[in-house]
Amino acid sequence: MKASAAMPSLLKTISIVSAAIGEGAGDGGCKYGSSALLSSGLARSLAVAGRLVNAGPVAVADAMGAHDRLDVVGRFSVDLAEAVAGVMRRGLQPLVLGGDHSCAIGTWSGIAGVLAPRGRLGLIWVDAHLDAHTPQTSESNAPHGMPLAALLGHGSHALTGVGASGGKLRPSDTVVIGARSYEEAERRLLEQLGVRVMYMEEVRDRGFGPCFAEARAIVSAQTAGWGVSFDVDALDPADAPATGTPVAGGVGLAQAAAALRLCRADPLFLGLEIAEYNPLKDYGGHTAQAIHALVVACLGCATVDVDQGRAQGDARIADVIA
Ligand SMILES: [Mn+2]
Repeated sequence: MKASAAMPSLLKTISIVSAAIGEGAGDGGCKYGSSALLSSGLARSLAVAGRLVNAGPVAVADAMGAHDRLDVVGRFSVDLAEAVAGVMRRGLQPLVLGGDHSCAIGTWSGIAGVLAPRGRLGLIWVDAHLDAHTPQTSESNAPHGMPLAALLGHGSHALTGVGASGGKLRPSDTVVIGARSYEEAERRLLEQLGVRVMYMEEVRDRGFGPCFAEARAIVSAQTAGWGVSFDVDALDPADAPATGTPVAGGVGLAQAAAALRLCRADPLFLGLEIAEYNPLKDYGGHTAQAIHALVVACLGCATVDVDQGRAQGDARIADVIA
């Protein structure tokens, strides 16, 4: 049965897409993030939270015979975009598990392509970084610092030409939350384009919840649907230390999880991506637990705890993780 576009997302089956890439980062440990999260029982956590889940496609980066890292990421992005597009066409809700954050190019290029006949894609980019480098501005030339620029149509053709060529996101449909470590060239590009960036100072002043609610209003105003790309490094390292590039002074897990619950009831919410989880650094599994809490908050079925109040809801999330 083909699910209709208007079907509430909570009634859809979640398809977990593995984006096994670490080649876009300096430290490749994120390549194993998706398999580690699956091993830690993430599908079960979602099932306990009332959702139907299936094991979706697996895209694996392959550096064999590649010219350079941009070439590896470009080819991987084409594979991932096709995998995620297939999930969307089958009426399933994608949960993409990275992978370094270069996986966002494939994920959102694929989703934008399927959504295009109905309208534009909106995206909330939760991240300690701006990920808005191009090969011209990046000192490290690491592709995981480039995915947002690429999705906005700037940078190497290997990254901007995935699926249709050119930008997959309009600046007016894009919001970044939590940025606190970036280079001037990235800030300038996003400012010139007119992307709304809620830097960490603003998030600290206003709280993550109000920022996320405003971001949702922006990314859903002129689009046919919207999603969230959540870089684990947006969280404070105290809550989520096992990430490629931790930055002090981040978003608290409880605040982030409470805000992501907004996604549940929104029929225009398309899917979630989790990036930059490095299980090789996850001694004790604390970061995996944090990710379970985020994913369940975002995708869990509202009827499981809708009448329970936030404290009990959070206790249930803790139960799910345990
Ligand atoms: Mn990132």
